[in-house]
Amino acid sequence: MREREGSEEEDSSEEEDSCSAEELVGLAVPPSLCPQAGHSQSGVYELQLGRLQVSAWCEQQLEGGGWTVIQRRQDGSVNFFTTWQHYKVGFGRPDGEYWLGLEPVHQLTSRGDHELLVLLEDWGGRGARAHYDSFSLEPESDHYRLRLGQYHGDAGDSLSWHNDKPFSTVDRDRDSYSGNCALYQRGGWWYHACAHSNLNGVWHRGGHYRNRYQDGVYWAEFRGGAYSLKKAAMLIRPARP
Ligand SMILES: [Ca+2]
Repeated sequence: MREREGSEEEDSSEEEDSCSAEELVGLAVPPSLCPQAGHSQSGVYELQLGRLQVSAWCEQQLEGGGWTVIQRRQDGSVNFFTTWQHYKVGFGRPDGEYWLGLEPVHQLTSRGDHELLVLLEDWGGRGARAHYDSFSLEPESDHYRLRLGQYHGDAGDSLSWHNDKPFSTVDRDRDSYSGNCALYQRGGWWYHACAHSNLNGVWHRGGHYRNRYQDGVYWAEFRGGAYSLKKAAMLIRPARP
């Protein structure tokens, strides 16, 4: 499992085999960012964010590398219908489906400007991208409110509608709808009333699904709200000047 807050003594043995990158050898303190482009492998790295230590997937082969994957869906192996506390600290496995955690993402994005890349794939193998030239989360006291920059891409913009919205989970309803969006859509997200996207919904095999609620892994401007995507990932990296 991934390491949580402030227990540096416990994690070293557990994480040893996932930390094989040469860059880490001999360093007393793990880096606070994924390695910069070019000379490192994609994989699981330990990052030290102040007192917080997390394991994250660093993606080095894409557009120059240096990306931290903060969310990934690909096989339905992890339950994303979970509580505020789990969304805060993170869950799943960084080499599979996972959510890095609202607090680590807040910590990362409060250390300088970041960009966000959303990678999507449908069940026919068609890919699409949504890129936002800035991305950050406010602190927990502001419910990890989403701050998003300009959209570019070919997926369609299904996240700007959620800009400036607080994060909601089934047990922390901060959405602007009379009901509980996270309950109906079965995952935490920056709900409005309710959503143009929810990449944390139920991973329905095959794409189209029939359900009382719109609870799939969806990006409405790409394949519509009633289509559950096969793959989704959210990646961030420091913005280039
Ligand atoms: Ca509500």
